[in-house]
Amino acid sequence: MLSSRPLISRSSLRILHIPRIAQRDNTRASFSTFTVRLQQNKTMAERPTGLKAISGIELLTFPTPNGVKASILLEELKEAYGKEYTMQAIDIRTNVQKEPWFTKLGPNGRIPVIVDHDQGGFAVQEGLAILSYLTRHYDPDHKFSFTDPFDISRAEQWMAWQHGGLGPMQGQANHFNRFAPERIPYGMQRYTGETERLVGILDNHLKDQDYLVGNKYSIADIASFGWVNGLRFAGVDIDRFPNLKAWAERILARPAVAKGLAVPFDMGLGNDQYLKKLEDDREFAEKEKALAEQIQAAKEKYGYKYASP
Ligand SMILES: N[C@@H](CCC(=O)N[C@@H](CS)C(=O)NCC(=O)O)C(=O)O
Repeated sequence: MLSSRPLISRSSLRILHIPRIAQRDNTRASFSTFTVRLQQNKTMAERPTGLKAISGIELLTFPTPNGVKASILLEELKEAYGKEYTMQAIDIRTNVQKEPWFTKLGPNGRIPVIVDHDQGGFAVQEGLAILSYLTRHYDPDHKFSFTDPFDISRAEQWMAWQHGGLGPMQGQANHFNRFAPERIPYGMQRYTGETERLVGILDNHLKDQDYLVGNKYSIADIASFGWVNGLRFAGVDIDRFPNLKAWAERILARPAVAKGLAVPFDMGLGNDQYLKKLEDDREFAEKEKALAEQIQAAKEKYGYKYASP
């Protein structure tokens, strides 16, 4: 039963690099405050055992920074073109994504995956490939994509950058700051610092433009947004990156983005939600302060200096 499991601990957010191992008490306490929302979620009640749609796009997902890439774009396509989709919640804490029916569709055994029932059940894994596939087939007016080959390349570059850089590094920052069985100062400062370096690059790129490519909201922005929205949770102060913060607020203001973040439910780890939690929950605020001090001490121990690029 879902209610017997702690939120976010163990495999719940593997992209946040949460191992299925016992955690230190203080890390568990930090996360327990987030548990209620997940535990109340009803969409997790049934364990999927296969595909359920027979037409249109079927999305297999969980509300992580990678998962929301697909759900945000699908919500945008729904709003822009009336394109409906079917969704199945894949509870990654219970390894549904490792089951044979799932790995047949997404061999990497990770979410998100989409299946296009209107194209003979063609399956797509990996965020970049999903964003590209969906816009190539279902964004005829290029509202979220490009026609100019150089802009197409620019968008690909930012999406590849997110896949190879921001996602993995921020995921490791989460892991070393929060979920590793022991606090390893070198890892903490290494991955938090690398995340800062990467978001510094976004911040710099956004100093003269509202969006990453062609000054137009697109799949290039969607690819990184989920991660940027979770920066505070990863131990990075987004206030230090004003252009990036303004970009994230701009994107968050879009109704389809708010909807996409809540597919299949709202994890409650966004930057604003994190700040609200600090205000509302004194115990949480104390734990977070202690964590921030540990990260700072780790940086000092290894002489970390912010530099970007
Ligand atoms: N590069 C992939 C990463 C996908 C990924 O790591 N997904 C995580 C959740 S955000 C996952 O499914 N974790 C479960 C697991 O590792 O088994 C993408 O961008 O789609």
